[in-house]
Amino acid sequence: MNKVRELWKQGKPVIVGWLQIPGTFHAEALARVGFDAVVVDLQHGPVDFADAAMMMAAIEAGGAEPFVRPQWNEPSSIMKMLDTGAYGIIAPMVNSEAEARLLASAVHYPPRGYRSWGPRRPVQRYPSNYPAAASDSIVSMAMVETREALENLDGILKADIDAIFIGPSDLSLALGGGATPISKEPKVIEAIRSIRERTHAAGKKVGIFAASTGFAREKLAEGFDLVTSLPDLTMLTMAAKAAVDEIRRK
Ligand code: 3PY
Ligand code: MG
Repeated sequence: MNKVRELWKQGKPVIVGWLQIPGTFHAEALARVGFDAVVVDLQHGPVDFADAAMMMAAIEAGGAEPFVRPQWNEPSSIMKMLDTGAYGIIAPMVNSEAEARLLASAVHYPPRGYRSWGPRRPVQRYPSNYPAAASDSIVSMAMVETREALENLDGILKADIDAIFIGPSDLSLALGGGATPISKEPKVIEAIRSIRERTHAAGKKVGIFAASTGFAREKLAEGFDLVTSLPDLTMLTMAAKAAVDEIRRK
């Protein structure tokens, strides 16, 4: 149905790639290196909807599940992405039970939600049974990354969504730890631990954005169900800098 769901059913963690540069070549290439899913990020960076549509096809061709982070937790754009072949939605800034229900309503057809019918690409993958397969083929993740979301987590967890995804930079910013994805601020570290524990206690999965491979490994060891690798531009510049430095080395 969805590789990410299958891995979770087997109790295995999920590693996802993260794309902020528009284009299909690198999207397909990253999908082929072993990521379980690759996220196209429309919130931060220059990717627009037409880019994302092509990138999702390239990711699927490369063998990973295409996920998207839409620009906002907004039903019409979420439904359009699902119709275009997104099999995971990571909705930013979900701050309340009502906002989490908005996400849930956008990903499920009636009676579970109010998604409108028009699945142009998914019916090609599920030709005979898409109405029944839709909910199980999609992974819905609400981003918890504000003080308000932290306070309202119990309500957010009541919504018909699969998982929570922590945005550590915004969370750190909100809790006074500065705009860093790997905060040393005890309040932030404690919030991340508490979100993981409360989400698992509610029977849902929890993922986190990881800005280093070390942070990703640490979070998997703590029990997170999904971690990211570095965004494409970060990986490219790190590899390029290492190459330039190595060539210049005296
Ligand atoms: C955050 O860390 O706030 C994120 O949204 C990760 O992309
Ligand atoms: Mg964020």
